[in-house]
Parts: sequence; C-alpha cells; structure tokens
Amino acid sequence: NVISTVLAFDLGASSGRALIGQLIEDQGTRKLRVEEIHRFPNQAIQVGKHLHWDTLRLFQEMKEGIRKAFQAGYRPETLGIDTWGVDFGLLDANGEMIGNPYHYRDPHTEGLIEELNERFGTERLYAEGGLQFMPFNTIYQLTAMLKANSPKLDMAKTLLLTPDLLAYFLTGEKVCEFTMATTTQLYHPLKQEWNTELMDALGIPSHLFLDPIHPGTRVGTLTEDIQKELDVPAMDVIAVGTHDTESAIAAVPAKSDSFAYLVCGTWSLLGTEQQKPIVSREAMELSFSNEGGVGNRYQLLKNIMGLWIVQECKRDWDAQGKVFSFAELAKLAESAAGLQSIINADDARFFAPGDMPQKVQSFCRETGQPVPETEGAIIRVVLDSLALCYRHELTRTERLTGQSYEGLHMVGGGIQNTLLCQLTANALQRPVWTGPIEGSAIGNMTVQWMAQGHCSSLEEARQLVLDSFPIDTLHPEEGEQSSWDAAYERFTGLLHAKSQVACDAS
Ligand code: ADP
Ligand code: LRH
Repeated sequence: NVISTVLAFDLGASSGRALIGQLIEDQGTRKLRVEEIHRFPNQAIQVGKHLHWDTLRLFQEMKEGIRKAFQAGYRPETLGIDTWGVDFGLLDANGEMIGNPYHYRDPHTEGLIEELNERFGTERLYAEGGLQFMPFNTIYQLTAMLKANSPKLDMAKTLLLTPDLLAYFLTGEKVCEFTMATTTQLYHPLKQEWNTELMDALGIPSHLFLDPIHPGTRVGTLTEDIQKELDVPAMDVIAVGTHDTESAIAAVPAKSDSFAYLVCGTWSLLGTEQQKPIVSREAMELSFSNEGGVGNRYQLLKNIMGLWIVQECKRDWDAQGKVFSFAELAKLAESAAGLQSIINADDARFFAPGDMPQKVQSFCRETGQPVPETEGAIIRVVLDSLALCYRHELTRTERLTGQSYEGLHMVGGGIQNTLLCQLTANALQRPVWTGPIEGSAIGNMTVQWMAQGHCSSLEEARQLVLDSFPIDTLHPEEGEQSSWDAAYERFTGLLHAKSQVACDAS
C-alpha cells in the first residue's frame, strides 16, 4: 500500500541522479522503497581561464528524469532537489541567468582566504560565518568577481544558490533555502540572518540575497511550459535540505541523538549533529564548520578532500587508455601492501584538478617515503591516508563536543568502496556502520514527506531509514591496532609540515 510517491534529484560533483521514493505501509509497518530512474555525469568545463558547471545540461537531465519517472508509470506528488554547496547563479532584472555559474574549483579565489583574514580578522570571520576557511566558500567567489570588476555583479538582481536556481528553472519561483545559505560564509549562524554589514564592507550587494526559507517549505509548481514540454501534470517542488551534505545527514540511521557520521562521496564530511553552532576559538583553530541542517540543527563537521583524489587518478588513467572502474581500483588497492606511505589528503595541492597520480607520488617523494608506482599502490596510499585523516578528525570532533562516539556512521556513494570502510574501522579501532548509499536522495525524500505531513520529525525519518535499508557493521580487524597506531603517529607528524587547503588557523 503506497502512501506517497516522491521524486528526488541529488546532484553531486561527480554525478547527478533522479530517484523515486515510495512510502509504503505493509501490515502496520511503514517502509521506504527507492528506485533509481536516471543517472547522468556531472563535469567541470574549462572555458578560457575559468572552470564552470554545465548548468543547462544538468537542468536538461533533470527534465529527462521527470519524463522517465512518469514514463515508468510513477505519479510523484512532489519533487525535491539537493546539490553540492557554495555555488550559485546570478539572475538579471528579467529573471534570466547571467553567464555560466563558476565551479567551486575555479582558481580565481586563490589567496583570498588570507587577504580577507588580514582585512577583517580571522576571529571575526569565523565568529560571524562559522565555517572552515575553504577557498571556495561563496564569500571568496564573490570577492574574486569584485576584484575582477565582473560586470555580471552590476547586472545582477538576484543570487540563487545551485539548488534554488534549478528549482527556479522548474517553477519560476525564486527562493533561498537555509542549509545552502549557511555554506556562503555570509550568513550569520548565531544571529540567523544575512551578514549585511560584512557584505557592505566587502562591496557585495546585499540586495542579491533573499530571506532564507527552511527545509520542508513549498517553492512552487512546475511551470505550465514544462508540464507541456514533458507532458506531465502539475507537481509541487519542495525545498528540502537542499545542500546534499545536509540531506545525507538527515538520512543517517542513528538510534541516539549523539552520533558521529561521515558523508562519503567526492568530499568526505565528518562530524556530528548539534542544536547550536560552536564558534569557539578552539573550533576555529581546529578548523570546523557549522553548517545549517534539516530540523534547525547545526552540523559541526570537517570537509576532508575525500574520494576526489581517487576520481582524479581514475580520470588521469582513463585518458591514458588504462580504464578501470571504481570497483576495480578498490580491488587493486586491496591487493597492494597497506600502510606503506601516507599523504596528508588535505594538502592544498590535491584540491585542483589534474595530474593526481603524480601529485600523490611527489608528496611521498618530498616527505622521504617510498613512492607508489602501480595504480593499486597509489590508490592504497590514498585510502590508508583518508582513514587516518578520519581518525584525526573524529578525535577532534570529540574534543570539541566533549562526547565520545562508539563508532562511525558512513553514508554516500563512497561506501561502495568497502576497503575504505574497513580501513576506517581499523584506523578508528571502532565499528563502522555503512548505509544507505543514496543518503542524500533519501534525506531529500524524507523531508518531502515531512512537508506532506507523513513524517513528523527528523528522528522519525531516521527510524524509517533504519527500518528500510540494510546497515552493515564493520569491526576493526584483529591484530591491526599497533600498525595503525604507528601509522597514525606518522600521519600527525606529516600534518603541520605542509600547507593545508583548509587553512588551519592552528
Ligand atoms: P558525489 O555525490 O559527490 O558525486 P558519490 O556519493 O556518488 O559522489 O560518490 C562517488 C564516489 O564513490 C566515487 O568517487 C568513487 O570513489 C566511489 N564509488 C562509487 N561506486 C563505487 C564502487 N562500485 N566501488 C568503489 N567505489 C565506488
Ligand atoms: C559535498 C559538498 C560539501 C561542500 C562541497 C562544495 O557534495 O556539498 O558539503 O563543502 O560539496
């Protein structure tokens, strides 16, 4: 017995997908059923000196997803969109998009963290933005445009963050959803309002920003043109936790309200849920973010470079005709010797696209470690190092919250790399619980059910996920503790020797 059918679009930095979700009642118990309808690649496109998203292609693929959902016989009641954070499009006075949105890896923000810290003070920027200083935060992207005298900003009437922009293309309605707003570093997490004073000081036009709405708010209905084009009926678009990380955290099947998670995809986001932001000096020094989440929570988390490094190695080898799937790369890494060399995955060099295998090798060479030569050995270095980084950040999370976490919940596409999950359990010396893979899409769906009145709280939504999907438990392998402890010592030794993309204030 299907209670409700919804459509979720989850657009990550490496791929986008459309999933149908059904809330089902079976002999008194409610469960969730999910089916992937459409999947499409997402790629950065270099044009001249800039790196862009192909936003119109993504929109076209979303329309294809809607068409396919109806063709498959589904009649979704509502639709929700979540995407990666920080990026945006600008609209002119006629409501048309000005140019192509920049990709967050565009190098135009280089040096701006340091410049703004010097101008306004690191403490002030952290206290008023609550975010890890990442070069791509919206504040730096807009500052880069100002410094380049971009005429786009003079023309712009409205700034829409990516999921709001795509929702606008579907409905014609302009909104700004809260979880995305908190990734800009221009939203004051304690005052819960836009930081117009800082915008004025920077010269960023504050009239571009709309008042945030919260997850679960209706945006509007598919325009009549789109209904006609796709031959589908009217359907409401709901603003979910439109930042993909927040949707994924909403789907973490935690049983208690104190838990640690790792959202594992292009990025690794490791942290814990809080009722209030923590913008203490220590949080600043440990370089943690406070991102607005579903249910008015704050996510105290760390951005870790993540499987981006693996994606970029794969892209490099693909181009040379050495084509491996992610599963094959994980197999090769499994056969390679473990804990040989260690990298600091958050070293700034790994942030930019290109030459990734060589970057891993040169890090090892520069730090006097054995240089991995084969594909398997290179990936193994990356996965071992990520696992050590997770241990480091979990320890720091505990320091900040004063809590201790029994284990780590892992969600997202990256958990298909079971080697990484096992290495994480070994590095942490604690259990790791994996699932669901499509965390963001599922959190997107459950917020739609909250909006429809079928689900009353985040806790109920998480219970629904727990009842609906298999969760695997990985225990640390026996006899591994001392080698991981020794490797962790080596890892922490490496950390402060190198520049970090996260610009640790410590
Ligand atoms: P995003 O949403 O950021 O685009 P995903 O959550 O889809 O990313 O995760 C993509 C990552 O998951 C890839 O970079 C890859 O490393 C990993 N991955 C996906 N499928 C597999 C697989 N079958 N085996 C191992 N790793 C995989
Ligand atoms: C993960 C993510 C992360 C952001 C980054 C830009 O997809 O949304 O939370 O920091 O992309």
